[in-house]
Amino acid sequence: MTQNVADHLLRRLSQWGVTKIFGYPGDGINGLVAQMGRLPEGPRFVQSRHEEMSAFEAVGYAKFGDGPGVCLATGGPGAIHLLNGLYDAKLDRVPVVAIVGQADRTALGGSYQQEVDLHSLFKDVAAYLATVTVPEQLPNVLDRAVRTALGRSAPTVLIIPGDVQELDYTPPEHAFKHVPSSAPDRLHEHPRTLPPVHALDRAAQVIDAGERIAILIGQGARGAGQEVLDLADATGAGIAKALLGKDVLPDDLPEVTGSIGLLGTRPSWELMRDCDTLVIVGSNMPYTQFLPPFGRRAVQIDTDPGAIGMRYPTEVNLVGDAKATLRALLERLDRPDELTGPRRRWRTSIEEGVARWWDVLDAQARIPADPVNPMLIVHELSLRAPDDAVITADSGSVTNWYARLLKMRAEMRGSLSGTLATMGCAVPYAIGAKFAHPDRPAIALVGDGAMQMNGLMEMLTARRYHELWDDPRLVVCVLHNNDLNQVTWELRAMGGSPKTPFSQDLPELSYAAFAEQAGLVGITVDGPDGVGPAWDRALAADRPALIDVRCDADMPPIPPQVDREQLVDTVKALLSGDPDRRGVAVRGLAAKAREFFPGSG
Ligand SMILES: Cc1ncc(C[n+]2csc(CCOP(=O)(O)OP(=O)(O)O)c2C)c(N)n1
Ligand SMILES: [Mg+2]
Repeated sequence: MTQNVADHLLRRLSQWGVTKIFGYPGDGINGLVAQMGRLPEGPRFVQSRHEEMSAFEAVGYAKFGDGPGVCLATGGPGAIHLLNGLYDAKLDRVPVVAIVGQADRTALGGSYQQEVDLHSLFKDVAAYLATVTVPEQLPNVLDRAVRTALGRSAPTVLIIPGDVQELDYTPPEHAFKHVPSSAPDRLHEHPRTLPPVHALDRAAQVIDAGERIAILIGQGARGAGQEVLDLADATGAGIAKALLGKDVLPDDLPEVTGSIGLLGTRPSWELMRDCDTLVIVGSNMPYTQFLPPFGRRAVQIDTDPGAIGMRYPTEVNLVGDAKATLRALLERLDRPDELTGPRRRWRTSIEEGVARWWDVLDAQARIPADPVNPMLIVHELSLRAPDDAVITADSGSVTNWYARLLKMRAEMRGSLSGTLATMGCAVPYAIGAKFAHPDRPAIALVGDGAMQMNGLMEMLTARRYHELWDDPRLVVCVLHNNDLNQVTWELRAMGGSPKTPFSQDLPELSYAAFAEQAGLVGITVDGPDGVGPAWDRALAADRPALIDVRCDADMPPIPPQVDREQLVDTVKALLSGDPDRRGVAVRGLAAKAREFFPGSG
C-alpha cells in the first residue's frame, strides 16, 4: 500500500515518542488531520480553542514532561496565532516543534487566500525552519526539526504546503541532491559537556578562597539539585533561585533563600548583598541589580557559551553541564569535615534569615484585606498542595505570590512564562502538564485579566479531555480583583502615576458560574475563611475545578528592598487622586512593617 507524506510524518513523530499534537484545524493542514483520523495508533490530536493555546500547551507539555511539545496549525491566521507561544518557548528555552500548513504549491507566491510569508513570520523565532516541497525531503527536515528542538531546547518550525501532505511518500535516494536521515534517538539530548581542567581548577580556587558564598540556580541546574546542595554544604553557602529554577530545589531546606529579584525574598536579597563570592548555576536572570555589587569574585556554570558571563562580571566561566561540572568542581574543593569560623557564621546567619522570613510571610498572608488577601490564597495552597502537584502561574500580581509564598516540596513541579512573561499561559500550561503527567494534579494560579484573555475558553478544553486523565484534578484559581493589578502597581511605583481606570479596570464576571456552566466545579470565595476549604474541595473534585476568589487589589507587591524613590513615587500617586487609594497606604505599610517585626502581626 502506498504511504502518503502525512502518514510518514505521523509515524516518524511516533518513533520520536510523540503521542500528542496540540492543534487547531484549518484547510492548510487537512491532509495531516485526515491522516490522524486514519491512523489510530499515531499521535492524538488535542484540540484547543485558539492556536496560541495549542502552542502554550506544547510548551507546558515540554516544560513538565519529556518533550518535545508538538503543535499544529493551519497557514495564515493559524500560524500567526502560534507565534506568542513559540516565542515563549524560545525565551524560556523549551523544545517545541510547530508543524504549519501553507497554500498549495500551485498557488504559492500568488497572494492566494491565507497565504502569508511564513518564512518571514517564523524566521526570528525558529531555531530551525524549513518548508517541505517534495516528499524525499521530509525525513531529513522533520528529523532535524525534532533534533534541533531537543538538542538546543528551542522551537523549530516545519511548513508543509497542503498538497504536499497528500503526495505519495517516496524516500530520499542515494543520489545527487538528495539528503538522507538517521533513525530517531535521544542521545544528543543531554550531552555531558565538561569545562577544561584548568578552568575547573581556577574556579575551585575562587570558591576555596570565599568565606561568604552565595549560589544562584536557574532552570539550567535541573537534575543537579544534589550537587548544588553538596556545594552548599561543603562551603556554607546559601542558595537563591531564579524564577524558572524555583522547583529545582525545595523551599523547605534551611539554606534555600527562595526566589530572587523584584519578586524575590529578603533572604535572597541579603545573600547577594553580603556575600563575597557568587556561583551562578544555569541561570540567566537579567536583573543585575539583584546580584552582588560588582567586584565580588564570581564563577558561572552554563551549557551555553553564548549566555555566560553576561549578567555579572564573572572571573571564571565554566561552559558545561551543571551536574557533571559541579561534580568535577566538588572533587577539587578543599572540603573540611565540618564548617567552622566565618563560613559557619555565614551559614547560620542565612538559616536564621530564612526561618525569620517564613514567619514574615506567614504574618503577611494573614493581614486582613478587603475581602481576601491574595497572599493568603498561595499560603493556604502551600499547606495543601499534593506532593506530586504541578503548579503553573500566570503573569500578573500572582507571579509575586507564586515566587514568594509558594513553598515547593521535593517532588512538586512549577513553572511560568519566565522570560517573555506573557499573560494567559497558566491554564494552557496546566493542560499541557496534564497530558505530560495524567496521573498528577495540576494547579493554575491566574489573574482575572489573564483569565479573560485566554484562560476562560481553555476551561472547555479541560472539560473535554479530563476523562482521559488518570487523575482528573486540574484546579484553576482566579485572583478576582477586577484590575490589571500588576501593571496598576507598576504605573504607581515606576511611573508615579495614579491608577488609570480606563486602561486598568476589568469587566465583572463570575468565573465560578462560568465553570459551572461549562460542566466543571465552580467555587466562589468572598472571605478569608473560605480560602482553605475551597482548596480542599477543589483538590477533592472528580473533575477540573475553578476557585473564584474575590481579592483585594490594594495589596502591594513590595519588592524585597523597596527602593526609596519607588516608595516616594507610590506615595505621590496616592496623594494625586488615585481612585483606589483607600487602604493602599495602610496595607502597604502593614506589609512592610511585618517584614521587620514578624511578631507584630
Ligand atoms: C500578553 C500580555 N499583555 C500584556 C502584558 C502586561 N501585563 C503584565 S501583568 C498584567 C496584568 C495582569 O492582570 P491580571 O491577570 O488581572 O492579574 P493581576 O495583576 O490583576 O493579579 C499586564 C497587563 C503581558 N505581560 N502580557
Ligand atoms: Mg486582576
